[in-house]
Amino acid sequence: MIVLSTFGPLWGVPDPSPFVIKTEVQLKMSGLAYRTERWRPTEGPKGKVPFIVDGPEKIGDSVFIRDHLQWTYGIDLDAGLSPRERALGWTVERMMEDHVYWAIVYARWAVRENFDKGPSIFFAGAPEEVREAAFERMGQVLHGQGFGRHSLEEVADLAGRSFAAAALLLGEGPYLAGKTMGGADASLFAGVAAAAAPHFDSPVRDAVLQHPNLIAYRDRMMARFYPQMARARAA
Ligand SMILES: N[C@@H](CCC(=O)N[C@@H](CS)C(=O)NCC(=O)O)C(=O)O
Repeated sequence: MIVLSTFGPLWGVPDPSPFVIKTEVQLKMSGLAYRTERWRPTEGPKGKVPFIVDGPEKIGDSVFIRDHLQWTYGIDLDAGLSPRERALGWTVERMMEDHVYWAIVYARWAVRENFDKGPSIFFAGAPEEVREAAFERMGQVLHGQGFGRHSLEEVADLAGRSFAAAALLLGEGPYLAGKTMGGADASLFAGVAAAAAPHFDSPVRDAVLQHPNLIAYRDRMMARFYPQMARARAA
């Protein structure tokens, strides 16, 4: 059986990593049997999560995991989509994962109060210097990526443009490509859910909350793929 690395539900979302949420949703879409295990990113082939173990193979990176599902099990998550809809899916996926993702990272890791009540728990029990080093290391990563050179408000402004584009493309959906769900829906759902995570106050969260159709989509996808969490959130 396929085993997926996860951190487990946290901060009001199915996983702190949007990439893990994406891959788990894609596994659910595929209908293949899988289970989850808590592994550290360093245990994966790319030093990041998600990764899967499938028999003798260990595959890292959500895109290559999806390829593995396609090549090994014949699962095409975009079945029924036109070439244009597939291209739109890839475009939105890249926007969510290579743009919006970094705004989420910024809001969680570079805003002191959010770091203290959020990611710092990954270093619970470690000496304070270790937590501080992690805070500073992420600051350097964000500086290299580029968002670290901007204020939080500027980052939220940039992310807000991506949310507005996603909201426009989604419309009333129900899915990104209209009536038919595609693989990129996992990515859009994961990014919206992560940005809207109730645990963190930030202008990035405010920016996604401005789009009721994205939030309704998040709720529909949550009810479909994580019904238990959706019920708990509604309670
Ligand atoms: N391109 C990768 C990105 C995965 C990723 O960035 N994972 C983060 C968690 S959200 C991670 O494992 N970071 C650990 C690190 O960079 O050390 C994918 O699509 O799977």
